[in-house]
Amino acid sequence: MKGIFITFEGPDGAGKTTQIKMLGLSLEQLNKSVVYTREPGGTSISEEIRGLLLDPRNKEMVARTEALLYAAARAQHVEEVIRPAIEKGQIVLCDRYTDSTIAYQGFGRGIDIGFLNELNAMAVAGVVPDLTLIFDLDPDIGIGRINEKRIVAAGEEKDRIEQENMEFHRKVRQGFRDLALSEPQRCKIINAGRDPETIHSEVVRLVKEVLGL
Ligand code: Z5A
Repeated sequence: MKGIFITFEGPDGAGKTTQIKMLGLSLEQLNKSVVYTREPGGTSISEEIRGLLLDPRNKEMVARTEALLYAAARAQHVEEVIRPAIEKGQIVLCDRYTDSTIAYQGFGRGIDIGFLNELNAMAVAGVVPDLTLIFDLDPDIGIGRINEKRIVAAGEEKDRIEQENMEFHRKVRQGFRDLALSEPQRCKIINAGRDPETIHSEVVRLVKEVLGL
């Protein structure tokens, strides 16, 4: 039996990780086999690439290098983790995927979207999400949440992407909203400014529809 592939997208601090954990618990209570993974990352090679991408010391990284590294990490992740899990019939919950490349490197950095679509297609080799949940949040609130998280984590430094200016984060948010409008069948937009339990109820409803429950 083929599994289900669900991706979680949205601007920084939108609450994706929180919602993945909540959804995973609900699915496990229904005796579903769940795989949790993230991008960039999910395999040892991809986690090494993640280190390069998010290291705040790599200030000289140009936008094309960034786009190619995200794609390289993705290609490895798809073949080592995502495709095998789907083939085993598992439910894959992935924190970020191809839409982040369009929103951050396309809308945020200004790389040609047509080129990024081709790059994504090469990286995923046919592995497309069954459902993409886009958590929509004003970047002022999202970055505020990140700042708070870092303070709680005793002064931990923000990563290279989090350190971008607010204009960049606004373009990224708009990118996700445009994506949701252009692919309404796959992408569902979720108001991430509400309390976690209310958001979780909406997530469960959307996921049950895809699972036919
Ligand atoms: N990136 C890219 O540019 N291109 C690509 O192709 C890909 C990624 C795949 C990955 O960083 C970075 O890579 C990312 C995009 C870029 N940008 N940055 N940085 P990451 O994986 O480390 O970070 P992230 O995915 O952006 O996660 P995040 O910033 O930690 O946010 P989140 O997962 O969406 O949120 P969270 O951790 O669940 O919650 C953040 C805080 O808010 C936390 O303290 C929660 O307790 C709190 N929270 C959560 N939900 C709520 C609600 N509903 N109300 C109030 N507070 C809440």
